[in-house]
Amino acid sequence: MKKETIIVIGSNGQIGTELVADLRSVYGGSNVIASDIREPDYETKNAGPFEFVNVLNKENLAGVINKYKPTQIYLLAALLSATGEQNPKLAWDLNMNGLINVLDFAVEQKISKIYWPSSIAVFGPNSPKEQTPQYCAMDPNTVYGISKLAGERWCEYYFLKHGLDVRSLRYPGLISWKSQPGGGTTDYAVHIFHEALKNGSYESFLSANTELPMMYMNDAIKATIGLMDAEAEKVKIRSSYNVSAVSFTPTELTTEIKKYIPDFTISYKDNDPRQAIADSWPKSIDDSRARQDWGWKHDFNMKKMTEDMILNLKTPTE
Ligand code: AKB
Repeated sequence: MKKETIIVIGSNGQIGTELVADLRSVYGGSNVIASDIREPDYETKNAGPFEFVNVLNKENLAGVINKYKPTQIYLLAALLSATGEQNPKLAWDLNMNGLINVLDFAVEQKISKIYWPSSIAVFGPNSPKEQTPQYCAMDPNTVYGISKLAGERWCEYYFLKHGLDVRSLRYPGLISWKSQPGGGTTDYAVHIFHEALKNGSYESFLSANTELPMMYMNDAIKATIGLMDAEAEKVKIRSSYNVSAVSFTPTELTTEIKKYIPDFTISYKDNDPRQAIADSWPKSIDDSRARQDWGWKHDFNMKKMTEDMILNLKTPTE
């Protein structure tokens, strides 16, 4: 078993729930410390240590870092695009000052690797929509996107000025069955599965032809651990890497779900504020740098993802 001590901050969220379990299987339960502002689920709590951490509380953060002396920190605590718009000041504070607190402790305590997620939300209305490149015009118009773009610059700055080994991915919308997303614009692509199985119908808050980049959680975890395991020389981009897997619209996803639930119906809500956010984001992402630099490769297309989601969300009695 590899020897590392890892703290995952924001471990109760959509990514954290699965990442902690996977890291524990690689590094051992007791070497991966889950941490969040809320109590975790029973399974996470029993499989290894848990600490209450508020990333904005420096004293609390210092106490946990001094207790475990981690070699790696994954900072996942954030407010996403939709909830960020409801509370812009809190989103900025959490997403920005949380990151800076962790980067400062990492330099001070000589923590060897830091992971911090960015998002396709760093792109904006003037970024190319199709195959959005790694480097292009970036004019995010959500507080979440602004904080992620600024965070990317801080990550590269700490790498260049302090030699901190900080790594990051620009996640697309993430689809998972073990945990629910919270407060994002891409959340419809998870809710649709739950509603299709429970009620046979779903009202989408995004319009029928809104195409967005998406990724199955298995691929997101593979990308995250793949980037963190890559040799430092291969990680040439220290702001954040574009990563991509699939792109689809609510209509296309509905067609795929109907193969398993033929009577499933979808309707569309008018005037949801998340539509404007989705319209400002790319439809597809060019992730050739991640593929070239450290060998990123996705496994799940829409068909495989839908099959796996339906299979896992179905109750055993069905
Ligand atoms: C959101 O919709 O806010 C997130 C993201 C794409 O970063 N899922």
